[in-house]
Amino acid sequence: MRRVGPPVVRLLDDDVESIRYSLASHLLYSVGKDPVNATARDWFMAAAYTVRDRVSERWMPTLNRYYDQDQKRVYYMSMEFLIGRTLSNAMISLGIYDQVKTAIEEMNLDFDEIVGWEVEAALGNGGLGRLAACLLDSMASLDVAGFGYGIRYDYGMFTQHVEHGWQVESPENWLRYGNPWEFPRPGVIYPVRFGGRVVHYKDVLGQTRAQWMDTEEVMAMAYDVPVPGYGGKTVNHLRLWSAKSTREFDLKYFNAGNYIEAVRDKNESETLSKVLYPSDITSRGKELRFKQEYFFVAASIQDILARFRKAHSDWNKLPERVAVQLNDTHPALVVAELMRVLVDEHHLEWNHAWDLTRRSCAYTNHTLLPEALETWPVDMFERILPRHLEIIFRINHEFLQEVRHRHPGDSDLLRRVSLVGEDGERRVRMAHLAVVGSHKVNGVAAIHTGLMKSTIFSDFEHLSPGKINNKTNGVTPRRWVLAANPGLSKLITEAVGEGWVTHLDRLKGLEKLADDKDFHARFAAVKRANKQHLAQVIGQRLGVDVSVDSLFDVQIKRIHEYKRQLLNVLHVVTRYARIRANPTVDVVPRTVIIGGKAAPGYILAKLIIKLINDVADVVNNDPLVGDKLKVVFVPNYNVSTAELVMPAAELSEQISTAGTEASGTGNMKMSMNGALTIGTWDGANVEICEEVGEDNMFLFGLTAQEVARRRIDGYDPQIAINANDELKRALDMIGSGYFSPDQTDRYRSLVEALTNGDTYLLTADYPLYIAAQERVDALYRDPDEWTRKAILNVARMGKFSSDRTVAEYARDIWGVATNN
Ligand code: 26V
Repeated sequence: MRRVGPPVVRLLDDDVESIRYSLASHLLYSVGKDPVNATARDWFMAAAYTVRDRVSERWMPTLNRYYDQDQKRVYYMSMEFLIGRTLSNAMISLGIYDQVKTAIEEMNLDFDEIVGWEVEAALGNGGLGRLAACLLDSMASLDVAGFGYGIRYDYGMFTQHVEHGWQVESPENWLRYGNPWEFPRPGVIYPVRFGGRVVHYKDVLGQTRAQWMDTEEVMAMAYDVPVPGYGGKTVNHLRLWSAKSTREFDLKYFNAGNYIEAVRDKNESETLSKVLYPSDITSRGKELRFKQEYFFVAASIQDILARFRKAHSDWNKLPERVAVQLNDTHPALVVAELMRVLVDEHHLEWNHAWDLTRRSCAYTNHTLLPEALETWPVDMFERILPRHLEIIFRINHEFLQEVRHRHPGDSDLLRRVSLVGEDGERRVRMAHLAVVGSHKVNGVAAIHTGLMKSTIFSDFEHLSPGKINNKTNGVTPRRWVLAANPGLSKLITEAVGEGWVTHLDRLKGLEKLADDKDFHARFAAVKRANKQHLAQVIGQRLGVDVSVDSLFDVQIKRIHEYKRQLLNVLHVVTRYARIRANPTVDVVPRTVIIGGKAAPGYILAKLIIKLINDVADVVNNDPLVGDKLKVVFVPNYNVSTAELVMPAAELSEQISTAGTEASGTGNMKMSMNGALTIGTWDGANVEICEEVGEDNMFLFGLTAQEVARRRIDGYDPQIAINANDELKRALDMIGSGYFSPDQTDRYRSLVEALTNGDTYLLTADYPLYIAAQERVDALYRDPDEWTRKAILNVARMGKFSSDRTVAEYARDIWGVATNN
């Protein structure tokens, strides 16, 4: 029995004086410096510990509350958590921002400099990982007992440098100076097994059992990162696993064996949590990636079940007390692992275990792109996880049996829904495993969910109607408005009160100010100040002089063909050609800002980065152009850069080929910060349009249906190119080396990809995109109208708070209550 102890006493006060005391104490006792020789980084560490102490005081009571109330726990399983910096956000959540800032400034220190020393936690590639971080924030803010499980990569997302216009990657050793936000838990450590073989035998009762043996072992050690909710009532955590060698725990090995060998082995097993895979497009059967997936799944399941068993002996309670959310298929092995543990280790009957597993698990899909769908070769599976493969075969057998029973004679259907693909090399289809092993499957925007049902999962939609459902993404207004855009936040709070931070639909109250002259002026002044700040950073860091009077046109996201940064470039080149052809013409000045990383092996994406930089070089140095057009590639786009750029954006580029971007979340962040969207009928753009109104955005281009139709009919880009002189001219300029005089054929392959095939239909959408850009210019000439629409964008973005997203998951999938 657990003792019901005395209430946790809060030892620390939050006034400026107490915080100053904490800062000085931590500088001396935790960092080991005094104010005389402390660097700004030392002060950052002292500040982080000061805030962390206050987080911890709220964390332990949260965990006790959950335990005492036997709350259902939600486990968000994700290979990625793109957290960013923590200090300012934690200060805001706890309501101690002003006090900490004042305490620091009273010591004559530069607060922004200190905050700037934090190395961000970049344990993710892009949208999927950032969503995981926003959902954690919202779960804590809604008092949901939601915990993340992931991997503590030694090296997160690489740092991107631009050298001579090319992307160059370098590893980011983010833990080098220590991570003040994590608590190592050397006592929370589990073995994870690989390889070996399976022996089947009959036990004393005559039951057939499986024993997985002769395996190799790696240990998974926990590191906990607290996640404070807004208001500080609830502090949840993210538990990240780090791989440690078993040798360390096996002294015999060291004593008897070869010491040097032992240490070498140790290094090898520790590679499992060494590095984040930096490609979110191609899922090529990399063995290490597969092992990473099982590593974090196996550790998490042991941890989840250990916690469950502390409070319950009845396995039937599992789905009532535990919800496991699979963030894409990366943790889909949960299905097989949970079955293995329940059946092999706890001797539950197969059907019983299967019922519990399905009712506990749910799966979120984040992309329809075929190249991102995970499949693993059966051969490799068998070598690394032989027992899991057997279990998957049995799940498949019983599933197909049921399908056969319901649809006799439809062998094509069986082939299509099988968990094992048989065309060519046999492969396990992880998405099918996740769908069959879950009670709910969701997409991340309405259009995406619709396409899931009608394309990749249409058979499953027919087999289990209602299982597939939509949960449109959201973003946390704490980080993306309150922290990133204090100017706008102040304005909003003055207009509608403080409640918007947790009830974002209250932004609606701004609508009535959309025609208020005074509010216009203040809103426009905030945007201008944010632009000024960004312009200053661009000037300092990149040496490009951008005019604050120009329209800030922003496309920031991973570089992918389907996201069509190239279409943006075609517009830039078109604009440039127009200015060159008619230098005295009165144009709306533009600053086109593009940022994003390319997967290191994605040659074409890297070439697009080089092209953007080559075009920037020519355009920015052409005296005929001046302030009329500037192009800026922002290197190393990450969460911190996003926090700088989002508030300064006026035009948000969301121009993926319709049907390809599952949702997008940058689109939400920019609109919430008062940018107007130029975009296609794709992802969450469609729902943003439903909310803010088509008059307040610039939507253009083929619909997903039209795209599908063109692809079926066979699209010929040549026809579109020949019909449009400006498009032809832009392609000629790029293809002939106008922007690459040092190597005139550099972009021939890029242009050829567009002239033959044009998979993402840039040439089809080009004329409509250019026309939409002309509408942008026309509106920008009317600053009042522009500002009015920008205000309406902010006012109507309430739906896209991740609080709403979490509330929907809680209600429809997890079966837990939220506080709002
Ligand atoms: C796939 C793979 C393949 C193996 C190597 C590592 C790796 C990492 C990630 C992925 C899938 C990435 C899918 C993704 O990020 N989707 C994005 O999810 C966002 C949140 O739902 C959504 O807003 C974006 O539209 C969608 O592209």
